[in-house]
Amino acid sequence: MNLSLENRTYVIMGVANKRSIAWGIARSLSNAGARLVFTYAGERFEKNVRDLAESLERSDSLVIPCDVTDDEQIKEAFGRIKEEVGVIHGVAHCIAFANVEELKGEYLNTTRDGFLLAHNISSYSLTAVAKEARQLMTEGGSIMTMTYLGGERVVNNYNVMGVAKASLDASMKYLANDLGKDGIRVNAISAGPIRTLAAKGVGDFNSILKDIEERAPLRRTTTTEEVGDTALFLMSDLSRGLTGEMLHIDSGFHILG
Ligand code: KAL
Repeated sequence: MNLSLENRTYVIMGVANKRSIAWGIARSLSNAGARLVFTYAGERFEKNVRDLAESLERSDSLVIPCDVTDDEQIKEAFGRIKEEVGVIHGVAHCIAFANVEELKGEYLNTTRDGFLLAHNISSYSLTAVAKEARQLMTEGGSIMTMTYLGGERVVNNYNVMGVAKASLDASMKYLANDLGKDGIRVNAISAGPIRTLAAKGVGDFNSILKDIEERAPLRRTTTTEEVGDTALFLMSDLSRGLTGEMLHIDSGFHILG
């Protein structure tokens, strides 16, 4: 039993640029010998993702569009993956979205549309993707998603995204229960704050990072490499007994009161 992912294929959803957590995951899996399939949402990110995929040592990555708000696109994307690679061994779901104006001030002001949008993209998409991925995971495997502490307790400004993460966390567990009989494990990584595109424009992000450097048990902020290497563990057989679990890769910040 080892960490090698030779002869395995993984779908990575949610690379926006080189700072993306999804890209940290891609590098760790690729270094372990995996073949990768990247999905992106919207033409805006296509070139970034293609350029990044080409920078990997293996030249057989697949890059395909997949807007997770559209069931047809999810079906089409996994249909193409089936045609081109056949069996897959895992999916890294690294997708979230909420309207920027609802990520500050009082949660109370969340609109119905904003609530549904955040839950649609950030939570329901995992279920929709798992349903299609299951059909290609005939040898079993591992599905993982990204969550954040703001789904477990109140974190200022996280607001509707926190409520969506709570829903995502519960979905992860129900999916783990459904898919266990097919040898498919479902887990989540709860990462500490990282300066990604999603974090851009967040007013006091510097002070959030500074607080972690000062107070987290490891006294440093989380890196995409740390998340990537945990994803490698989750995708490998070393984690074969682990499902329905949330792993906090956050320098231990979550244990503080
Ligand atoms: C308490 C924290 C501070 C930040 C508050 C909310 C962060 C929410 C994350 C969410 C994914 C951000 C967005 O959806 C931003 C979106 O409205 C505008 N940005 C975009 O459209 C860019 C271009 C694309 C790439 O972004 C998306 N999402 O598609 C939370 C911090 C401390 C930790 C973080 C950043 C957690 C997290 O969930 O990312």
